[in-house]
Amino acid sequence: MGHRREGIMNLEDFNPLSGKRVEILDEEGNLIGEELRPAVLTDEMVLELYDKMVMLRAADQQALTLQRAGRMGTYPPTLGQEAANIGSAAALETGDWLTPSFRETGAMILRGVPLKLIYLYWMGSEWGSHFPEGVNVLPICAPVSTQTLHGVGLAWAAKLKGERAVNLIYFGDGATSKGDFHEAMNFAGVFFTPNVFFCQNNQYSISVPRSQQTATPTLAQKAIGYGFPGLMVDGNDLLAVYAATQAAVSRAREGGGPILIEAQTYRLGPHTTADDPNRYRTPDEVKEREPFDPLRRVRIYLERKGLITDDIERERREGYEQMARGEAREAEAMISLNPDDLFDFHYSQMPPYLTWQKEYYHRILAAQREFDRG
Ligand SMILES: Cc1ncc(C[n+]2csc(CCOP(=O)(O)OP(=O)(O)O)c2C)c(N)n1
Repeated sequence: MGHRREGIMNLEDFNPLSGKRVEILDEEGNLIGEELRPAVLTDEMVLELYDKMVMLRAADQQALTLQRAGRMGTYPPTLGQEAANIGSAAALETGDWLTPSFRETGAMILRGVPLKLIYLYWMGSEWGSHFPEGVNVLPICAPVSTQTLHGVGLAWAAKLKGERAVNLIYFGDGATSKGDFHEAMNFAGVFFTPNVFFCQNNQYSISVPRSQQTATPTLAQKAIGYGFPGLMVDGNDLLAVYAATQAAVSRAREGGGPILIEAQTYRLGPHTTADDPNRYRTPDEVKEREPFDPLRRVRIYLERKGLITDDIERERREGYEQMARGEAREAEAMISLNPDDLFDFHYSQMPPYLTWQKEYYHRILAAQREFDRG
């Protein structure tokens, strides 16, 4: 085994203008940047994180099945972005905060959000955002980029209170074109907040390709304009994502201020279950990206080390598929069929116009029942 630096990689070595990016494991499972691998990232830990990626794929697949069967409204799959999800969230420590966008199923599970709540949210129930006490994860955020401001606010509050908590904020490449992103980055730079901005650059914002999102060659370099560093990482390389995020988190915790990580990945599936990607990209393009599948390379690496076999993986996968089916059933059992819920939780005292709407809705439902009875 080659030299392994005990400490943490030097992030300043990866100025995005130099074109360099953090890479440790190539797509054929070869270690090409072992000097960047932190000592804590042992093969056992790689196996553990790989297992979580397998779990995430099973959880995603179950969501697709639910949606196809009409049991879930919509769902944004993580397919192809498992390393970016798992490798980054694994770098957080107890007490840290995670601010998700909406394509972070794996990251959220890793930080303690029950899968059934994520399913419940996508089934249309806001109770899916009601996380257990002590889970430091903000709710899924559908309005693009608005969560970046929430994440900076939380980090600033932690700093003012003298806490050592870091806030990891997720967003997509499309989100970097929103004003919220720029306000959040500017505020973080000025107030030197303990934030890690984690961009899952999956090359598309629904149908808009990355090339039309910004005129800059990289997204990472946007940090320079706000006075703090940015860096690029191979977002399909679990080891690189973990190493870069761990270094960024520990830098922020030690008072080093904010940092932007651009994880370069690729969305292999549709934007959501409501999207047909064939309308804006060719199947050939996707085929070209399949060898870069983030699970494939780790699997090859672990197999060479004798740490995984087909049988072990099949058993683990089937276990996760069963777990996901169980979580889906539990989520469905939590759905409220009480129409009053639409009205009752907006205000502590219902304003007259809502009271009127609620009564009106009840009259419609009664009329419908009457009609159904014939
Ligand atoms: C403020 C706002 N505008 C538009 C939308 C519709 N919308 C949902 S996801 C999305 C694209 C987001 O792209 P990106 O930030 O790259 O993240 P990705 O979906 O690729 O993970 C858009 C435009 C929205 N949810 N919120």
